[in-house]
Amino acid sequence: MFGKKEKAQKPEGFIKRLRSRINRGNSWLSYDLANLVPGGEIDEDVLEELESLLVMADVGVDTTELIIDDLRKSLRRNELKDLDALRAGLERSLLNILTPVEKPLVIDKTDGPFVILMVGVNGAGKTTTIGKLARRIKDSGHSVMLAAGDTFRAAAVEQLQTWGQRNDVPVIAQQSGADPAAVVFDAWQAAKARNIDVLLADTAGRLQSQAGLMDELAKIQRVLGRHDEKAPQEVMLVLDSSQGQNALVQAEKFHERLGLTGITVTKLDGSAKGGILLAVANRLKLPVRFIGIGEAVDDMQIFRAEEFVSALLASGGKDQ
Ligand SMILES: Nc1nc2c(ncn2[C@@H]2O[C@H](COP(=O)(O)OP(=O)(O)O)[C@@H](O)[C@H]2O)c(=O)[nH]1
Ligand SMILES: [Mg+2]
Repeated sequence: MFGKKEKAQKPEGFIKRLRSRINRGNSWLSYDLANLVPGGEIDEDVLEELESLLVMADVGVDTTELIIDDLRKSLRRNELKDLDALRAGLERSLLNILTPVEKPLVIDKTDGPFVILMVGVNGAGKTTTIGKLARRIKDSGHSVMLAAGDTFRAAAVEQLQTWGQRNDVPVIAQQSGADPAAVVFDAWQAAKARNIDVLLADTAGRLQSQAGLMDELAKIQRVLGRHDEKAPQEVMLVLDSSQGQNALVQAEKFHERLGLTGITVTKLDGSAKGGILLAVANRLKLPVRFIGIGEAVDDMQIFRAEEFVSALLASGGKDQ
Protein backbone atom coordinates (compact mmCIF):
# COMPACT_ATOMS: atom_id res chain seq x y z
CA MET A 1 0.00 0.00 0.00
CA PHE A 2 2.57 2.57 0.95
CA GLY A 3 5.20 1.56 -1.64
CA LYS A 4 8.20 3.80 -2.01
CA LYS A 5 7.54 6.21 0.82
CA GLU A 6 7.38 3.34 3.27
CA LYS A 7 10.98 2.47 2.49
CA ALA A 8 12.01 6.09 2.75
CA GLN A 9 10.78 6.09 6.34
CA LYS A 10 13.59 3.78 7.40
CA PRO A 11 11.74 0.92 9.04
CA GLU A 12 15.02 -0.16 10.71
CA GLY A 13 14.59 2.74 13.10
CA PHE A 14 11.15 1.53 13.95
CA ILE A 15 12.36 -2.03 14.56
CA LYS A 16 14.94 -0.71 16.98
CA ARG A 17 12.29 1.27 18.83
CA LEU A 18 9.93 -1.69 18.79
CA ARG A 19 12.60 -3.90 20.32
CA SER A 20 13.50 -1.51 23.06
CA ARG A 21 9.93 -0.51 23.85
CA ILE A 22 8.36 -3.91 23.81
CA ASN A 23 11.12 -5.10 26.06
CA ARG A 24 11.08 -2.07 28.29
CA GLY A 25 12.21 -3.10 31.74
CA ASN A 26 13.60 -6.42 30.74
CA SER A 27 13.71 -8.31 27.51
CA TRP A 28 11.18 -10.68 28.97
CA LEU A 29 11.20 -13.59 26.60
CA SER A 30 14.93 -13.96 25.99
CA TYR A 31 15.86 -12.93 29.47
CA ASP A 32 13.41 -15.35 30.99
CA LEU A 33 14.29 -18.05 28.51
CA ALA A 34 17.94 -17.94 29.55
CA ASN A 35 16.91 -18.00 33.20
CA LEU A 36 14.75 -21.04 32.64
CA VAL A 37 17.70 -23.03 31.43
CA PRO A 38 20.55 -22.31 33.82
CA GLY A 39 22.26 -25.64 33.14
CA GLY A 40 21.64 -25.38 29.41
CA GLU A 41 19.57 -28.55 29.25
CA ILE A 42 16.00 -28.51 27.96
CA ASP A 43 13.53 -30.87 29.57
CA GLU A 44 9.82 -31.12 30.32
CA ASP A 45 10.18 -28.86 33.38
CA VAL A 46 11.63 -26.10 31.24
CA LEU A 47 8.69 -26.35 28.86
CA GLU A 48 6.27 -26.17 31.75
CA GLU A 49 7.89 -23.01 33.03
CA LEU A 50 7.87 -21.53 29.57
CA GLU A 51 4.20 -22.39 29.42
CA SER A 52 3.40 -20.26 32.46
CA LEU A 53 5.59 -17.44 31.13
CA LEU A 54 3.60 -17.35 27.91
CA VAL A 55 0.29 -17.38 29.73
CA MET A 56 1.48 -14.49 31.91
CA ALA A 57 2.49 -12.60 28.78
CA ASP A 58 -1.15 -12.65 27.57
CA VAL A 59 -0.65 -15.37 24.99
CA GLY A 60 -3.69 -17.14 26.43
CA VAL A 61 -4.12 -20.74 27.42
CA ASP A 62 -5.09 -22.39 24.14
CA THR A 63 -2.51 -20.55 22.05
CA THR A 64 0.17 -21.30 24.64
CA GLU A 65 -0.75 -24.96 24.49
CA LEU A 66 -0.36 -24.94 20.75
CA ILE A 67 3.15 -23.49 21.09
CA ILE A 68 4.21 -25.80 23.90
CA ASP A 69 2.87 -28.91 22.14
CA ASP A 70 4.95 -27.96 19.16
CA LEU A 71 8.06 -27.67 21.31
CA ARG A 72 7.26 -30.88 23.16
CA LYS A 73 7.26 -32.77 19.88
CA SER A 74 10.67 -31.33 19.07
CA LEU A 75 11.89 -32.29 22.53
CA ARG A 76 10.76 -35.88 22.01
CA ARG A 77 12.56 -35.96 18.69
CA ASN A 78 15.66 -34.87 20.56
CA GLU A 79 15.80 -31.62 18.64
CA LEU A 80 15.94 -29.30 21.64
CA LYS A 81 19.49 -29.84 22.75
CA ASP A 82 20.24 -26.36 24.07
CA LEU A 83 18.94 -22.85 24.60
CA ASP A 84 19.61 -21.87 21.00
CA ALA A 85 17.57 -24.80 19.75
CA LEU A 86 14.75 -23.88 22.11
CA ARG A 87 14.88 -20.29 20.95
CA ALA A 88 14.81 -21.38 17.31
CA GLY A 89 11.92 -23.76 17.96
CA LEU A 90 9.97 -21.06 19.72
CA GLU A 91 10.66 -18.61 16.94
CA ARG A 92 9.34 -21.07 14.36
CA SER A 93 6.24 -21.70 16.38
CA LEU A 94 5.50 -17.98 16.87
CA LEU A 95 6.02 -17.35 13.18
CA ASN A 96 3.60 -20.16 12.31
CA ILE A 97 0.94 -18.25 14.19
CA LEU A 98 1.80 -14.72 13.10
CA THR A 99 2.86 -15.06 9.46
CA PRO A 100 -0.65 -15.92 8.22
CA VAL A 101 -2.04 -12.68 9.70
CA GLU A 102 0.63 -10.47 8.16
CA LYS A 103 -1.62 -8.93 5.55
CA PRO A 104 -0.99 -5.21 5.08
CA LEU A 105 -3.89 -3.01 4.14
CA VAL A 106 -4.25 -2.43 0.42
CA ILE A 107 -6.13 0.68 -0.60
CA ASP A 108 -8.17 0.40 -3.75
CA LYS A 109 -9.27 3.81 -4.88
CA THR A 110 -10.76 2.81 -8.19
CA ASP A 111 -14.34 3.71 -7.34
CA GLY A 112 -15.53 6.01 -4.63
CA PRO A 113 -13.77 6.78 -1.39
CA PHE A 114 -12.13 3.84 0.33
CA VAL A 115 -13.71 3.93 3.77
CA ILE A 116 -11.88 2.77 6.86
CA LEU A 117 -14.23 2.51 9.81
CA MET A 118 -12.33 2.49 13.08
CA VAL A 119 -13.92 0.64 15.96
CA GLY A 120 -12.86 -0.35 19.45
CA VAL A 121 -13.46 0.39 23.11
CA ASN A 122 -12.88 3.77 24.68
CA GLY A 123 -9.19 4.62 25.04
CA ALA A 124 -7.97 1.85 22.73
CA GLY A 125 -6.30 4.39 20.47
CA LYS A 126 -8.78 4.83 17.61
CA THR A 127 -8.45 8.57 17.22
CA THR A 128 -4.67 8.50 17.60
CA THR A 129 -4.43 5.69 15.05
CA ILE A 130 -6.54 7.74 12.64
CA GLY A 131 -4.10 10.62 13.07
CA LYS A 132 -1.12 8.38 12.39
CA LEU A 133 -2.87 6.69 9.45
CA ALA A 134 -3.94 9.98 7.91
CA ARG A 135 -0.32 11.08 7.76
CA ARG A 136 0.83 7.77 6.36
CA ILE A 137 -1.84 7.61 3.69
CA LYS A 138 -1.26 11.22 2.72
CA ASP A 139 2.48 10.65 2.49
CA SER A 140 1.84 7.76 0.15
CA GLY A 141 0.10 10.12 -2.26
CA HIS A 142 -3.59 9.56 -1.51
CA SER A 143 -6.00 12.27 -0.48
CA VAL A 144 -7.62 11.81 2.92
CA MET A 145 -10.66 13.05 4.83
CA LEU A 146 -11.67 12.40 8.42
CA ALA A 147 -15.18 11.87 9.77
CA ALA A 148 -15.84 12.71 13.42
CA GLY A 149 -18.16 9.79 14.13
CA ASP A 150 -17.48 9.86 17.87
CA THR A 151 -20.25 12.30 18.73
CA PHE A 152 -20.59 10.95 22.25
CA ARG A 153 -17.98 13.26 23.73
CA ALA A 154 -17.35 16.84 22.61
CA ALA A 155 -13.64 16.40 23.30
CA ALA A 156 -13.48 13.56 20.79
CA VAL A 157 -14.36 15.89 17.93
CA GLU A 158 -11.73 18.40 19.01
CA GLN A 159 -9.11 15.68 19.28
CA LEU A 160 -9.84 14.57 15.72
CA GLN A 161 -9.78 18.16 14.50
CA THR A 162 -6.36 18.63 16.03
CA TRP A 163 -5.07 15.62 14.12
CA GLY A 164 -6.72 16.99 10.98
CA GLN A 165 -4.94 20.33 11.35
CA ARG A 166 -1.65 18.69 12.15
CA ASN A 167 -1.83 16.62 8.98
CA ASP A 168 -3.58 19.26 6.93
CA VAL A 169 -6.53 17.03 6.05
CA PRO A 170 -10.22 18.06 6.14
CA VAL A 171 -12.44 16.91 9.00
CA ILE A 172 -16.20 16.58 8.68
CA ALA A 173 -17.93 17.03 12.04
CA GLN A 174 -21.29 17.93 13.54
CA GLN A 175 -22.27 18.96 17.02
CA SER A 176 -21.85 16.41 19.78
CA GLY A 177 -24.87 14.21 20.21
CA ALA A 178 -25.47 14.06 16.44
CA ASP A 179 -26.24 10.70 14.83
CA PRO A 180 -22.85 9.13 14.03
CA ALA A 181 -24.24 7.37 10.96
CA ALA A 182 -25.42 10.75 9.63
CA VAL A 183 -22.00 12.32 10.28
CA VAL A 184 -20.15 9.49 8.54
CA PHE A 185 -22.54 9.49 5.61
CA ASP A 186 -22.26 13.25 5.29
CA ALA A 187 -18.48 12.86 5.21
CA TRP A 188 -18.76 10.07 2.66
CA GLN A 189 -20.79 12.31 0.35
CA ALA A 190 -18.31 15.14 0.80
CA ALA A 191 -15.42 12.78 0.10
CA LYS A 192 -17.14 11.49 -3.02
CA ALA A 193 -17.92 14.98 -4.27
CA ARG A 194 -14.33 16.07 -3.74
CA ASN A 195 -12.82 12.90 -5.18
CA ILE A 196 -11.10 12.03 -1.94
CA ASP A 197 -9.35 8.65 -2.00
CA VAL A 198 -9.65 7.60 1.62
CA LEU A 199 -12.18 8.42 4.31
CA LEU A 200 -11.17 7.59 7.88
CA ALA A 201 -14.20 7.39 10.16
CA ASP A 202 -13.77 7.76 13.90
CA THR A 203 -16.37 6.24 16.23
CA ALA A 204 -17.21 6.21 19.91
CA GLY A 205 -15.95 3.46 22.16
CA ARG A 206 -18.41 3.78 24.97
CA LEU A 207 -22.13 4.32 25.08
CA GLN A 208 -24.72 3.62 27.71
CA SER A 209 -24.42 -0.04 26.86
CA GLN A 210 -22.27 -2.39 24.81
CA ALA A 211 -25.33 -3.36 22.78
CA GLY A 212 -26.03 0.31 22.09
CA LEU A 213 -22.49 0.77 20.80
CA MET A 214 -22.68 -2.26 18.53
CA ASP A 215 -26.04 -1.13 17.14
CA GLU A 216 -24.64 2.30 16.44
CA LEU A 217 -21.61 0.89 14.61
CA ALA A 218 -23.77 -1.55 12.65
CA LYS A 219 -25.97 1.35 11.61
CA ILE A 220 -22.96 3.24 10.22
CA GLN A 221 -22.07 0.15 8.19
CA ARG A 222 -25.62 -0.21 6.95
CA VAL A 223 -26.03 3.41 5.91
CA LEU A 224 -22.75 3.39 4.01
CA GLY A 225 -23.52 0.04 2.44
CA ARG A 226 -26.77 1.37 1.06
CA HIS A 227 -24.88 3.89 -1.04
CA ASP A 228 -21.84 1.85 -1.88
CA GLU A 229 -22.10 -1.87 -1.35
CA LYS A 230 -18.36 -2.16 -0.86
CA ALA A 231 -18.26 0.46 1.91
CA PRO A 232 -16.87 0.42 4.48
CA GLN A 233 -14.03 -1.34 2.71
CA GLU A 234 -12.19 -1.83 5.99
CA VAL A 235 -13.65 -2.31 9.46
CA MET A 236 -10.58 -1.94 11.60
CA LEU A 237 -10.59 -2.90 15.24
CA VAL A 238 -8.15 -0.97 17.40
CA LEU A 239 -6.96 -3.04 20.34
CA ASP A 240 -4.99 -1.81 23.32
CA SER A 241 -2.39 -4.51 23.98
CA SER A 242 -2.13 -3.55 27.63
CA GLN A 243 -5.68 -4.81 28.13
CA GLY A 244 -4.41 -8.38 28.11
CA GLN A 245 -6.91 -11.17 27.64
CA ASN A 246 -9.71 -8.65 27.86
CA ALA A 247 -8.60 -7.44 24.44
CA LEU A 248 -9.23 -10.92 23.07
CA VAL A 249 -12.76 -10.92 24.42
CA GLN A 250 -13.36 -7.49 22.91
CA ALA A 251 -12.04 -8.64 19.54
CA GLU A 252 -14.39 -11.60 19.50
CA LYS A 253 -17.41 -9.46 20.35
CA PHE A 254 -16.67 -6.83 17.74
CA HIS A 255 -15.96 -9.46 15.11
CA GLU A 256 -19.13 -11.38 15.84
CA ARG A 257 -21.30 -8.34 15.41
CA LEU A 258 -19.52 -6.29 12.76
CA GLY A 259 -17.39 -8.66 10.72
CA LEU A 260 -13.97 -7.09 11.15
CA THR A 261 -11.55 -7.00 8.24
CA GLY A 262 -8.42 -5.90 10.08
CA ILE A 263 -6.86 -5.19 13.43
CA THR A 264 -4.41 -2.59 14.68
CA VAL A 265 -2.72 -3.27 17.99
CA THR A 266 -1.63 -0.23 20.01
CA LYS A 267 0.45 0.55 23.09
CA LEU A 268 3.03 -2.16 22.62
CA ASP A 269 5.40 0.34 24.25
CA GLY A 270 3.61 0.11 27.59
CA SER A 271 3.46 -2.64 30.14
CA ALA A 272 2.12 -5.10 27.57
CA LYS A 273 4.31 -8.03 26.73
CA GLY A 274 2.85 -8.41 23.27
CA GLY A 275 1.43 -11.90 23.76
CA ILE A 276 -2.07 -10.68 23.01
CA LEU A 277 -1.10 -10.45 19.36
CA LEU A 278 -0.47 -14.18 19.33
CA ALA A 279 -3.75 -14.90 21.10
CA VAL A 280 -5.76 -12.75 18.71
CA ALA A 281 -3.95 -14.03 15.63
CA ASN A 282 -4.48 -17.64 16.61
CA ARG A 283 -8.10 -17.25 17.67
CA LEU A 284 -9.49 -14.90 15.04
CA LYS A 285 -7.03 -15.27 12.18
CA LEU A 286 -7.82 -11.71 11.07
CA PRO A 287 -5.27 -9.56 9.24
CA VAL A 288 -3.12 -7.53 11.61
CA ARG A 289 -2.57 -4.25 9.77
CA PHE A 290 -0.49 -2.00 12.01
CA ILE A 291 1.17 -1.92 15.38
CA GLY A 292 1.54 1.17 17.55
CA ILE A 293 4.43 1.77 19.92
CA GLY A 294 3.79 5.32 21.11
CA GLU A 295 1.75 8.47 20.81
CA ALA A 296 3.77 10.22 18.11
CA VAL A 297 2.71 10.20 14.49
CA ASP A 298 5.55 7.93 13.39
CA ASP A 299 5.11 5.46 16.25
CA MET A 300 3.15 3.11 14.04
CA GLN A 301 4.21 0.61 11.42
CA ILE A 302 2.84 -2.06 9.16
CA PHE A 303 2.77 -5.33 11.08
CA ARG A 304 5.52 -7.71 10.00
CA ALA A 305 5.59 -11.09 11.68
CA GLU A 306 9.35 -11.56 11.48
CA GLU A 307 10.11 -8.12 12.88
CA PHE A 308 7.70 -8.64 15.70
CA VAL A 309 8.99 -12.08 16.64
CA SER A 310 12.57 -10.90 16.47
CA ALA A 311 11.65 -8.02 18.78
CA LEU A 312 10.09 -10.46 21.23
CA LEU A 313 13.13 -12.69 21.13
CA ALA A 314 15.75 -9.95 21.04
CA SER A 315 18.19 -10.59 23.82
CA GLY A 316 19.21 -7.58 25.85
CA GLY A 317 21.97 -5.72 24.02
CA LYS A 318 22.70 -8.40 21.40
CA ASP A 319 20.86 -7.84 18.08
CA GLN A 320 19.93 -4.28 19.06
N1 LIG B 1 1.87 4.73 24.73
C1 LIG B 1 0.97 4.72 23.76
N2 LIG B 1 -0.12 5.48 23.88
C2 LIG B 1 -1.03 5.44 22.88
C3 LIG B 1 -0.86 4.64 21.71
N3 LIG B 1 -1.94 4.83 20.93
C4 LIG B 1 -2.74 5.70 21.58
N4 LIG B 1 -2.21 6.08 22.75
C5 LIG B 1 -2.76 6.98 23.78
O1 LIG B 1 -3.91 6.38 24.36
C6 LIG B 1 -4.84 7.38 24.73
C7 LIG B 1 -6.21 7.08 24.14
O2 LIG B 1 -6.10 7.19 22.73
P1 LIG B 1 -7.30 7.64 21.82
O3 LIG B 1 -6.81 7.67 20.42
O4 LIG B 1 -7.91 8.90 22.33
O5 LIG B 1 -8.31 6.42 22.04
P2 LIG B 1 -9.81 6.24 21.52
O6 LIG B 1 -10.69 6.50 22.69
O7 LIG B 1 -9.90 4.81 21.08
O8 LIG B 1 -10.00 7.18 20.40
C8 LIG B 1 -4.27 8.71 24.28
O9 LIG B 1 -3.65 9.34 25.36
C9 LIG B 1 -3.24 8.30 23.23
O10 LIG B 1 -2.20 9.24 23.12
C10 LIG B 1 0.34 3.82 21.62
O11 LIG B 1 0.58 3.07 20.67
N5 LIG B 1 1.21 3.93 22.67
MG1 LIG C 1 -11.42 8.63 20.18
